[in-house]
Order: sequence, then structure tokens, then C-alpha cells
Amino acid sequence: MESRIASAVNSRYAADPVRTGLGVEPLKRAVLDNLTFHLGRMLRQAKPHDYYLALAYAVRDRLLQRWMQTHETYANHSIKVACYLSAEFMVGPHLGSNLLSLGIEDAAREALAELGQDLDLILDEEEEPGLGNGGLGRLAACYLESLATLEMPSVGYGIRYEFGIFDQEIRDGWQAEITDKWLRHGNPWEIVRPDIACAVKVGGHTEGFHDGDGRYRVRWVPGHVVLGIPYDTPILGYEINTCNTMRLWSAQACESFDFQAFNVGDYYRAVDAKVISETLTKVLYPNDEPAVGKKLRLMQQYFFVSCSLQDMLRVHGLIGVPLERFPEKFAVQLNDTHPSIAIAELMRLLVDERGVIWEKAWEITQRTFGYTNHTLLPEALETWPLPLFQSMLPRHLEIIYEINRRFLEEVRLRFPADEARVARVSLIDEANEKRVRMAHLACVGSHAINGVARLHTELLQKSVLADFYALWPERFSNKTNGVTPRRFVRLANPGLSTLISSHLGESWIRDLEQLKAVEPLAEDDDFRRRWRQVKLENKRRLAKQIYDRTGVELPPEWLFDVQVKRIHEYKRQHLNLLHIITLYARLKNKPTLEFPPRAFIFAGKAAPGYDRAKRIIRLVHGVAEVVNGDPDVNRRLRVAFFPDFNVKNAQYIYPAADLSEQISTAGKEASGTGNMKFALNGALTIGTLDGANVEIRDAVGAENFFLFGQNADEVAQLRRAGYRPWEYVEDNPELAEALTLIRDGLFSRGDREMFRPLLDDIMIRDEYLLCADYADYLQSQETVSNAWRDTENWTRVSILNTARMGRFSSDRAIREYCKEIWGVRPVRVHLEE
Ligand code: F58
Repeated sequence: MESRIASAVNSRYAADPVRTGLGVEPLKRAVLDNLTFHLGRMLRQAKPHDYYLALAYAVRDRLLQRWMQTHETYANHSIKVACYLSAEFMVGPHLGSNLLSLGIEDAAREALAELGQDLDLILDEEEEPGLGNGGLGRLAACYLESLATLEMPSVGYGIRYEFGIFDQEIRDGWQAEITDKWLRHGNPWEIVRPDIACAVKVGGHTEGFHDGDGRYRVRWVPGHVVLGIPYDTPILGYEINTCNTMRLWSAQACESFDFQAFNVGDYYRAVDAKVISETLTKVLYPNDEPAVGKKLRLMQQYFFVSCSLQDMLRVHGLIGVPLERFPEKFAVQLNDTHPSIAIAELMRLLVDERGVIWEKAWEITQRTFGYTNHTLLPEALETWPLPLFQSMLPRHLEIIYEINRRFLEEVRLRFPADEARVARVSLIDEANEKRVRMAHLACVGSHAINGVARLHTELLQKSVLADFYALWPERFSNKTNGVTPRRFVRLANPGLSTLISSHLGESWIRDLEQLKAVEPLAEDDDFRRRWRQVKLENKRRLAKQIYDRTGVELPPEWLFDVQVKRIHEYKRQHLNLLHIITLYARLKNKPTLEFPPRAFIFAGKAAPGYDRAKRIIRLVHGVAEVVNGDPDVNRRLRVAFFPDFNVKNAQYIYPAADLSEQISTAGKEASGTGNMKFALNGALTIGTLDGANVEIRDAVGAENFFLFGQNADEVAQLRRAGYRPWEYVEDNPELAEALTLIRDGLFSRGDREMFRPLLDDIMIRDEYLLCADYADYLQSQETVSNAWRDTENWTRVSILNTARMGRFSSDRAIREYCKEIWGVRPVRVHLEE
């Protein structure tokens, strides 16, 4: 009965043309209404940002109609929900993607035009929510979008950081970090839900007691309690009514707890406690690699995980199904180890708070969780010092000990008299300072473990997780990453999308394998001409952005050679620089050298404490200064650094690339997803056999991919044999010259110290094998230059790259997760008219 009344209200609501109509008139009315009643702005005073907000609220009304209908549908069906637990979601600007999903871009453009506004300028007003570091956070966002588009019931659970990833400015060639105040002007996309806040305990101690049935139980007496307030952002599927939720938790002081002090008269202590609580979700940690063992970071992880699991149990309680059936209703995916404390927390919630017996609780837990690993770098595997764990999460440490005790018993049964193995797999690293190994906890507590590209999964099974693979091979599978074609082709590259749609219709946008049908057009002269035209236009657009931001002019006819990603030694931006410096030296030595002109474009942030990465950024600027300023070379070579790489800027960059640099040391990059975004937009790749490059090369054809470098086996072998980088330098005069030019201060205005740390690393240890791969890289770059001279064939290959990249859609990846790990199935949402 109640739900009938509710839907009657909903349908009346749906019929309101101003709040939900999709035509030009209702949108225009809604914008005007919002300017007045929401923002209190006089029309004649309204600024572009006011129009942005007014349009965003108009769009949000349309989302909410679908959102409520989606909830209604889920409530009325027996469904299973995929819960994606991730400390990061790098969703990018919402307005453009929501207009696209609703199919109202044209209507909104016209409505704004009638109000004297340009939609593109209004879109540009949106402050990007930078709630992630790099690939991992962006992948989570692509997956939420695909889940909604595929009509899969799902929730993305994470943290509402008040400050996301820092904004990058360049000063004197160095990176400067600026606080990201993304909430400064308000966030029209979120809805706060204080009514379903969760309390999270911290610190204190545990006590044993006997309950009413005489059973021994443990109670956790916290030192402190923090409140988690959920902020919901609707995530609408493309041209579908499914509108799922990204639920991000924000920490707030728990008044009933902290203000006890206030009641007894200690006002200042109460305020201190409030400040501490609210610091918890202040800032995203900007490291894209090792966990630095910070207490606040562990607390962030525990905080959002506890809120999310409590939320699931609350919803489960509403369904009225017994707890044993929790895994039939919720599949919880751990996006790396950051949320892996969830395994101990679900055990605690079940055993301590719901009185479930251990064995039953463990079965529920294992059936619930899946774990995705995103890195092979041993130094990036998270571990936490025991004392820190003990002080913040005393009960969890006890639970982890008990999980470990039972687990090691199993290991000893399976592998008798193998104490070395027991020490290797233990959840506690006893070697030096005792630490909890989060990846081990994730493996033991999950029924499914996956890597993010074929090679990565193979290497995981052979190296970092080999002992777990030996125990439970059936738990392992590969799920090669994917990217959403809505944002990274349709929105970012409207020209290419229109061209493709003029031949295929628009269904490729939701079924990317259909791009195959473009293949024969690679032989069509006219199609190739139009393809080139689109690319040239995209290059003009990017060149203008770069010029406006840096003053560097890049002629759009030149080959655009692009490397954009976090700055990291293993990604080898400095190998790219060695190539540029060599070209510079060749041109200086022989000014008449024949050479197709190239523009080298870099972008990416360095972790604020990562000295080498920051020096690499400085070296890009040093090389840019010399090359761009030298009339002997700047007619054939230019270098630019596009500052503040983020989702918004990325949308200018991928569509404008001719050549995509994917040059990490083999065995280091788990997958990469930028590699996919480039190739989908028709860039050719120069790359190593690393991460998903291997599969991209298989898909587009080896003849359409510029391969170079040692493969992962050769890298391992070279290291075993004793790698001596200086021998490569001695044998290669061009490499020696490039290094000497850097050392002599050519790119640092005579300062011979600036790049010494980088050079020492390369010459002495060369952890990332720049010297070993240099000659082959240069050779391969020559092949690129020669291929570029044949414009028609280059275009042909560019078309084939796009046509054959359909597999790398996040829709394919999400279908695999749903079918093979989560057991989640689509549910159609019908909108009441
Ligand atoms: C990335 N990891 C991988 N981590 O490096 C990349 O190969 C892969 O394509 C991508 O995940 C998606 O699977 C990554 O981005 C982080 O940014 C973490 C942030 C938090 C601290 C630890 C690293």
C-alpha cells in the first residue's frame, strides 16, 4: 500500500514538465527557475558559474526522477548488488556526461543559447572532483558508469575528501602543489543523507564477557567515536533509466560522544575532539605508490569501510532475509588493499555485534569479498605496523590474529614441515618490525582474486601472490581493465564520434565491439581524409589549450607524440626525454638532417614527496626551454608540458595524439588504461610488452604497434645475470652524449647539480633499465618517423587501431566481473510517465 502511494506521488512528480521535461522549453524554464529560487540571482547579474549551477540543478532533477525509480525497482525485485569499495573515485566533470546520458546535449545547448549562453563555456565552469590519484581511481569511475549503463544494481562506496588531489602549477619548471578546494563553490551533484549516518569506533580497548547464553564474547570499548555522513551522487547509465549511487562518507564529530566533555565543562577539549574527527576525511593522500604507514590513512580506510559495511547490513536488515544469505544479496569488491580491513570489520560486525558464530561468519565473509590487485611493485604492497594497528583498531588486531591462526593451521596441514612457507604467507610479517600484511588479509578473506591485465595476473601468480596461488588456484582470474567509451570517445572526441556514427549509427557507443565495422573503411580514401580532418581539428584544439596555458606553440600538422600519466621512474618519462635529447643532439651536429617534425607533449603529477619524479618534471621543462628556444631545432622539434593533468584536461589530450608512449619497464605497469584511451582515439602506440600493452598489440595487430625493449622474462634474467648499465653507456655514443649534455647543465642553465640524482640513478643502478632499452627505443622511434612519412598508411593504421579496440571497453570488463565474480544480473528500470 505504502509503495503504491509512493509511486503515485512519483508519477505525479514525473509529470511536472519543469522539473523533469527533456525539451528545450522545460530546460530553459528550469534554468531560469533555479537562478531565481535556488541561487537568488538576478538574471542580468548572473555569471557563467551561476548558469552552470542552474543547469546542473535542472539536470539533477531529471537524474533524481530516475534515481528514485531505480530505488523503487530494486526494492521490488529480488536482486544482488555489486558494492565497489574504493578509497578513490576520479569521476571527472558530471554535467557533460549527464547531459549525454539523458540525451539532452542539443536541447541544453539550445536552451542556453536562448538565454544568451554558450554551453561549452558553461561546461568549462565545472570544478572537477579530483578524488583520486591516477589509474586506480579513474578505473573505479569507469566501472560505476558501466555498471549503470549495463543496468546492474550497484553502489560505489568511498570517501568524500574535502580536498582532492592537489592542483599542479609549474613555477620555474618545478611542480608546485596547490590545495584542491573543489567544494568551494558548492557541489550540485551530491545529496547529503544525515538520516542514515553511521557511528565508527576508534582506539580504546577490548573486554571479554559472557553473554546471556553463557557464551564468551568480546566487547570493544572505544576511545573515540566518529560519525560518518553519507553524501550520495547519482550515477546515470547511458541512455537508460538506471541511476545508481556513489556514496561517499564524510567524517563528523559525534556530539553525543565528544560533547560529553562539554557537558562536564571542558569546552576546549570538546572542540579539539571535533577538529580531530573532522580531519579524517579532509585530504586525499597524494602518493601513487607505497603506503607511508600514516595513522590517518589507516583511519580513513577503516572509517569508510566500516560505514559502508554498516550501511549494507542496514539495507540487508530491511530486506528481511537471514544473515547467512548476505552473500546472495551483496558482492563486495575490494579495489586494491586499501579497503581490505573490511574483512576483519565484517567479521567483527557479525561475530561481536550480531552474535554469529565464527565459522558461519567466516563463510559469509569469504563468500562476500573479491579482491583486485593493481600492482606488482613489492614496495607498494600495503603493510601496517602492529603497534599502530593495536592502538587504533585493537579488536581488529585480535580478529586478524584469529584468522591467521586458523589459516596457518590449514597451511601446515597442506604443506607439512614447511615453516618458511608459513612465514611467507602469514598475515603478520615478523621479519623486522612486526607488520600486518593487507594483501594477505585480502587473499585469505576473499573467494576471488584478480589482476588487471593478462600479463599482470600471470606475474602475480608467479611472484607476489605465488604462495596463495599454490593454495587456491581456483580463486584466481584475470580481468583486463577497460575504459568507458562514453567519456573517452563520445564526449572527448565528438568529431570522431560523429564520423563513426555517420557510418555505423550510434549503437557502438554501448557496444564497442561494433567498431570492428569501421575496419573496411580504412581502405576508403574519402573516409581516411575525413579521419585525418578530425584528428587535425583535435590537434588544433589541444595546441590552443597548450598555448594558452604555457605559451608553447605546437604546429598541428606535426606528429603529436604524447606521454600523459603520473610521473614515475618505472613509467620512464626520462627515457622519452633521452630520445628527445638525442634528436636535439643529432640536429645540432647535422642541421640539414632530414626529419619529420615532432611535438612532444607531457603531462602528469608527481607525488609531492617523490624527489626523482619532481626532477623529471623539471627536466622536461629544461629540455623544453632549450629545444623550443633554439632556431636550429625548433622548426622540427618542440616540447610542451600541459600542467595539471586531470580528467577534464585528459579529454583534450587523448583525441589529439598521433603517437601514444607506453614505455614502462616490462613487468612494472599492472595494466595501464591511458594506453587504451589513446588507441581508441586512433593513436598508434610505441610500447613495451608490459601490462595491457600486450593485449592491445594482439588486438590491433603486431604490424600496427611499435614494439621495443626487453620483455618481463628478459628483464628478470638481465637482473639475475648482474646488470651493468654503464656498459650500455660505454657502448652507445649517443646515449653517452645525451647523459653528458644533462650532466653539463645544458638543461639546467649551467647547474650541474640539479639532475645529478637522476643521472646517478641511471648510471649506477638503473633500476628501470633505461640504458638497456635505449638503443631499441631509438630504433623503434625511427620506424615511427618513417611510418609517419606515409600519411595514407598512417591513417589506415590509425583507423585499424580504433576499429580493433572494442574489447577494451569497461562494459566488457564489468560484464566479466558481474558474471564470473559477483553473480550480479541486470534489472530493467521503467520510468513512469
Ligand atoms: C594503477 N594503480 C596501476 N594506484 O599502476 C595501473 O597499471 C592500472 O592500470 C590502474 O591502477 C588500474 O588498474 C594506481 O593507480 C594508485 O593510484 C594507488 C593510490 C593509493 C596509494 C597506492 C597507489
